[in-house]
Amino acid sequence: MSLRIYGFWRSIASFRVRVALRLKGLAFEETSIDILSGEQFKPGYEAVNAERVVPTFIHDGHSIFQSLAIMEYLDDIQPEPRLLPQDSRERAYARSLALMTVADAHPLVTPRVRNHIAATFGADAKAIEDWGTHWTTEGLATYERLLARRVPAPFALGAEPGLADICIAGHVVTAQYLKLELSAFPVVARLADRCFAIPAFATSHPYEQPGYKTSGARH
Ligand SMILES: N[C@@H](CCC(=O)N[C@@H](CS)C(=O)NCC(=O)O)C(=O)O
Repeated sequence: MSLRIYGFWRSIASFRVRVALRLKGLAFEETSIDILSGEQFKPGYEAVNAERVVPTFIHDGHSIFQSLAIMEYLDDIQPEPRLLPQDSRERAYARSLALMTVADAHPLVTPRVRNHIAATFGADAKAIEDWGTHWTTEGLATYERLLARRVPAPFALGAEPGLADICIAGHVVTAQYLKLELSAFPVVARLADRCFAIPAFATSHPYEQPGYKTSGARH
């Protein structure tokens, strides 16, 4: 089986897919697409991913995009350990937690959005940082309210980490980029600590990727 992702060290969506692959023990290779310098817009990559974003996942030559779709596909081809529960209500809850960042918070802080508000509305670096801080904090607060209703035991849905934990951990990485204080979100912070104690999460962290070390830590 040949598995490859087109990703980028700083990409939270690429982080999600890396963690999912490693939790399942699937070996993969990663091709870096530098989304900060605009490599995603080059024709070669556009042919791989029409949306011009990372990640793209290639399984034996077959291409899949969108991190949530990729992670669910991984559950189909390698069911154990499961990322999504089998129970319908639990599965819906896991997807709901995941989508809070995948669909709602994370898209607002991607390079294309940051670049657009700068180019079209004149936002300077401080305004863009405030924008990112606002939406990332909103996401943290929502996760805190939800997780506090059902204290993680020890992960969001039970004994093992799954799709929801991967997505929440990625949201916490965005908070790290912005140097946000997590003390107001203790349940989220503890969940993230548990996740990053697991090698699949720790080795997938953006700051552990080869590209980070050669990047001069551009954010
Ligand atoms: N919903 C997509 C998000 C994809 C996405 O926006 N990826 C970012 C990196 S995390 C990207 O490639 N951005 C390029 C850009 O904004 O120009 C997923 O979860 O895969």
